[in-house]
Formats: sequence, structure tokens, C-alpha cells
Amino acid sequence: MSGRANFGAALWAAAQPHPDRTFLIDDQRVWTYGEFFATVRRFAGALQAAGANPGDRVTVHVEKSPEAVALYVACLWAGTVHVPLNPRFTNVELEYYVNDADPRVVVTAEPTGPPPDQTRLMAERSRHWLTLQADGTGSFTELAKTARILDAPVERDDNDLAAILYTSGTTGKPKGAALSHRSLGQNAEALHQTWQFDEHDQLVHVLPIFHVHGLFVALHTAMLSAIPVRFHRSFDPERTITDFATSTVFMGVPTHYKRLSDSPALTPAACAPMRLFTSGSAPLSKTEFVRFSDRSGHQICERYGMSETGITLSNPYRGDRQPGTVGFPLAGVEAMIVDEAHREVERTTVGVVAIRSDQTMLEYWGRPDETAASFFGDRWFLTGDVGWMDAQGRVTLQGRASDMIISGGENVYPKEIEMVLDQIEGVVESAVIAIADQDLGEQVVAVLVCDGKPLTLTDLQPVLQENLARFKHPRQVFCVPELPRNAMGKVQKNQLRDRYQSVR
Ligand code: MCA
Repeated sequence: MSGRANFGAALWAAAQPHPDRTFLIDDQRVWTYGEFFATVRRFAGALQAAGANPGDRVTVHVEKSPEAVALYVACLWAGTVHVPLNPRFTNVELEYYVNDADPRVVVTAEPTGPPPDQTRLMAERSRHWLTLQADGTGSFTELAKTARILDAPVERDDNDLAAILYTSGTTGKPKGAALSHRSLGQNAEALHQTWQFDEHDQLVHVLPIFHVHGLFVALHTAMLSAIPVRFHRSFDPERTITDFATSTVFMGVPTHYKRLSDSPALTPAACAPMRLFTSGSAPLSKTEFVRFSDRSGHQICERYGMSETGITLSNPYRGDRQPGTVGFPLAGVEAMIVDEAHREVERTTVGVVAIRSDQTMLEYWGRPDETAASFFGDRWFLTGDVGWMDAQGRVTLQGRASDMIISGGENVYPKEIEMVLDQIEGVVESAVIAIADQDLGEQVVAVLVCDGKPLTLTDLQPVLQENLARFKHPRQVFCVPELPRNAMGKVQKNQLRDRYQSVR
């Protein structure tokens, strides 16, 4: 184990020989690697000035911007723990995450400081609350102007925490996957090698930067080759296709690929220099795989991962990419399919996918029981995804053990929404399900039992808006006299899915 294991140092080692190389190409300005790391050093100094010591959490709730990327690398540099959150989260959601991660510093886009309920939250724990706007201004950047610059990355050990990424669960309470510097470094190296990145690449980046996909997978692989990143703050298919003419790699979720294929601008000629399109975060249908291939001349490379494990399986870079499969374990990853007793099943038999790797999280932050329940044997992690492995070791996923919904690549947990719906006056009980959606893959639908007149989506809006980010809101609501249950009293969501699948 090395005291130099700070992953920020590995990113810097790749950039250091190329200070004048272009890194982030944003609407507002172009950043070289030299400029970017100068900002990282200043931001790391600001974190220290705000009282964040190594190991302290820094919760970040800001819009996508180059400064937000610098803040992430600054967290690594200062040895603090980066806790990125979706900027669409409401104040109620934010308060939950602040309470759970117990950060020393919170950086938000809030222009005038914390709203009243958070003033108390901050004062109680003597936290620093700083702001960072999408244009790079805010009290955090002001502090960075006067703080002492942190020239060298703080020494860290392999198992020291680098980031906590929140994911949810069947209990409805999001939990933090605690990832070490080694987790990040090993996954970045494995992907860099598998997908054969080199200094001639250019990446088109349209993903949000609060998930493993956009923050780690895309940015780490690019930074390890010190290549330019065309940094889009939101997704516009036409602009993305324009950038394909001067780029080589794109990473997206199936909704991105569907929208790209819908655009008449997508042609093989428009993608001429592109060498790699990867997809993940949600299942890519065979139809979309074939459609994109027909339109662009490229086969999408589907891969599989989780916040808890990083990316663990990928279709091959060279060789057969099969639609509907997620490929083979990356270097340093073992995969096996297990039965309910955690015994490995025969090849081609369906079971739960289990993963063992140093990439895997150390724990669910502050949740020893849930951590223990997710591992078995010698650090095997149960993904909860159901699938099978062929004789060559290629994995095909068939579904999920939980009733989690994936809408546009965002995970949505029915329980979390049901808990909010059940508080609404007139709702006796609720069941949240997914139905198929052409654009988003799955769509959130609420089925309610009401004790008065049937409630509509409009009736639910005020409570939904206050408590849940918009992407979690049900798109349709149905009221029923009672929910279907089995003999044990468990709600039969399959029956509801079958019933409402065709009601659109
Ligand atoms: C936006 N909206 C959504 C979603 N996104 N509704 C449901 N599901 C969504 N995912 C709603 C907004 O609330 C808004 O609603 C309207 O759509 C337009 O919002 P806008 O921001 O313009 O949306 P968009 O640009 O069309 O976004 C769709 C998107 C985005 C590009 C697919 O959701 C996205 O970037 N998804 C990627 C998520 C991702 O990176 N996942 C990785 C996690 P209204 O108009 O009604 O207000 S998983 C991961 O990291 C693992 C490890 C892995 O393996 O990768």
C-alpha cells in the first residue's frame, strides 16, 4: 500500500507533461490541462481554508460546469471525500444527504446562501456552506482567490475514501457507496486499457457529472490520456453529432442513442473519425443497437456497472459486440452467477450476478448491516441484477431482483416515491411501477388507492414538487379500489405492470 495512492496524483501525472494540451472545450471557454490543474490547486486550498481536512466529506450540489469538474479533482487533491448530488434534488432531498454524509463543507448553486431550514443544519454542525454557480462564480471561487494554494496532492492510502456516490434501495432511503482512491484508479485503468484510449482521442461529453458514468468513466479515461473533452452542459443531439466530425469517443445512456438515431443528421459520414460508442446505465434494446448501427455505421459497445462496483463488464473492443449482452469481466474483475444460497450455478443457468474486485466500494456509508447483507464469502458483492453467463464467460442480463426503475439512465426507487405519495391527504396507499417508454426506456407510473374522490397528477404536484426531483415524478396516475396482493399480503406489481402497460 502506498502513501502516494491519491488518485488525483495519477490524473496529474498524465497531464503534467502536456500543460498546453486542450482539456475542456466548453461554450464559454477552453481550458488547457495546465489551467485546469492550476484551478484544482487553488480549489484544494479553498477546501482547506473552509476547514475540510483529509477524510472530511464535501457535498457538492451544483450545475455541470468546468469549475465543478475542478472541484471534484480538488477534493481528491485535498484528500477530502467528494459527495456529488444531482442539482435537480429538492431542498428536502438535499437535507437528507447532508444529514447522512455529515460533510464539513457543502457547495451548492444556491445564490444567496442556505435557505432557512439549512441555516440551522449548517450552524448545528459548524459546516461551511459555499456557493458555485454554473458560470464559475460564487463564494467558493472567491475563497479560492485568497486561500493558500495547495501545490501537491495530500498523501492518501489505497483504502482511503475518495468519493461517496448515493444510490438507493428497497427501503427507500438512499445510501452512499463509499469508494476508495484504489477503486477509482483501478476502474479508470481497466477501462482505459479495454477501450484502448490514446493521445489521439477526443471525447464528446454530454453526461451529468454526479454519477459514476459521467464523472468517473468518461472523465477519468479521457484524463489518463490527457485528451480534449468537448464538454456539453446539456444534451442536444444535433450539436453532439456536429462534434462527432472532430472526435473519436462518445459515451451515453440508451436514451441518448435513441435521440441520436432519431436525428436526420446522423450518418456514417458525420461519424467518420469516431472509433468508439459505449452505452450503459440502462439496458440497450436490440432494436436501438441495430438502428444506431444502420444510421451511423458503428456498433455500440454496451458495458455494465453500478455505483457500488464501478464498471465491471464490457463487450469487447475488438471482436463481436452482441446486442443484449454486457460482455466480459474487465481486468481485475471476477464475475459469477449465483443462486439464492450464493452458490455458483452452471453456465447458461440464470441467477444473480456477483462481482469481486478491488474496484468495489468499501461499504455503504454508515450502514454496516446493509453492507454486510450485500457481500458474501470473500468480498463477493451481490449486484441484485439477474442474468446468465455463457461458456465463454459472456454475461447477458435478464432483469433486476428489485423493482428499481431506470428512467433515462436515472435510477428511481419506487419505495422512495411511495413514501411521499402515502403522506398526501386522500391517499390510502400507493404502488409505484414502471411501464415501457420509447424515449426513457421506462416511465414512472403511480397506482393509488384513495379514500375520497380519485386524485389526479395535478392534485399530487405540490407535494411531489416539494419532496422529489422532477425526474422521479410519476408521469401518469391511476386510482384503483384496492391493490392486488398475494396470499402473504405483498402487492403484486407484475399484475399492475401488465394492466397498465397498454394504457397510454
Ligand atoms: C430529465 N427528465 C427526466 C429525466 N431526465 N424524466 C425522467 N427521467 C429522466 N432521466 C425530465 C425533466 O424533469 C424535465 O421535465 C424534462 O425531462 C426535460 O429536462 P432536461 O433536463 O432537458 O432533460 P433531458 O436533457 O431531455 O434529459 C434526459 C437525459 C438525462 C439526457 C436522458 O436524463 C440524462 O442525462 N440521463 C443520464 C443519466 C446518467 O448519467 N445515468 C448514469 C447513472 P419537465 O419538462 O416535465 O419539467 S448509472 C451509473 O453511473 C452506473 C454506474 C453506470 O453503469 O453507468
